[in-house]
Amino acid sequence: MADTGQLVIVADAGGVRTLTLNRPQALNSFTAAMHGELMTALDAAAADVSVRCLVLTGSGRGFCAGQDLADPSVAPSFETGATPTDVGAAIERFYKPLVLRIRSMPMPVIAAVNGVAAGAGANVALGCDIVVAARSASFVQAFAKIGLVPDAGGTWLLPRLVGRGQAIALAMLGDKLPAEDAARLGMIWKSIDDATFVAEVAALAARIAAMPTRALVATRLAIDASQSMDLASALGHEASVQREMGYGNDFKEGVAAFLAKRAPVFTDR
Ligand code: T3D
Repeated sequence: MADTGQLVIVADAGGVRTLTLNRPQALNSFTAAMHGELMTALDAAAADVSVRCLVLTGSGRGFCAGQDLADPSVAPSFETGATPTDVGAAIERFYKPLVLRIRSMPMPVIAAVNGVAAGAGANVALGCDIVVAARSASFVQAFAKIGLVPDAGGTWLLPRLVGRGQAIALAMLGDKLPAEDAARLGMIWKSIDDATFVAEVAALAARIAAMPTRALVATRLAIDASQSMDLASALGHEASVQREMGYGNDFKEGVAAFLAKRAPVFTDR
């Protein structure tokens, strides 16, 4: 079915911006056009200081089924003698910048996985800062079933989230992992009853939007940086990041609010 209308819906509520992938007829799988709209929306959110928390979710019954396999620009060439499709080019052009963009957003990013997340759709979700999923949602490393390897950061993210043993089995078998099992394995933060999913995501996002954005982003960056450091280097890195945070207004405000027994108002970006 041809796409009509916006492929990424942008909505603001307080300091929370929600980006909703909107190709429900194909479980919000990625086309070049949806990639383009998503990157534009991410860049706009990054440039807008009023956005203090970003939520990525999907419309309809799915979160995102990865690459749209019916997209002629990425489908394999079926004719004998045809030049093979360069699948790596799609990864370099779309998925690598997308995951790096999410990982470098100047505000926390929540993946609100409302339904099935498959292939690159699963790994884009796992690349976000906090991943919550509706109880009925599931995660599928669908790649092996079509003769590919995990992409969109899957080979890096999965073993770090669940350990090598689980990562390899999930990637090789491509079984549907229900949200509750994903939470139990530590792949995501938690699963939430479908009935309260939207309200709980909104409450979580509002809570994060009221927190010290600059420190939360520095937390993500420091944790990511520590993955390639030894303990002594990580301790040194923490000291230098903490020095920067200590010079900020949010530190003063946080301590003042604590001592005055009032709610803090954080403003640093
Ligand atoms: O190629 C490159 O550029 C490289 C990039 C690769 C990145 C990747 O993401 S590779 C992995 C691509 N994704 C997949 O292989 C997942 C394919 N989808 C599925 O395995 C299943 O649809 C799901 C497990 C996600 C969900 O199953 P189910 O039973 O809940 O739904 P369904 O009936 O299979 O799908 C519903 C509709 O969505 C259906 O269309 P229809 O029959 O109602 O008209 C189905 O064809 C469509 N759909 C689902 N996934 C995709 C898709 N259409 C296009 N591309 C998809 N990836």
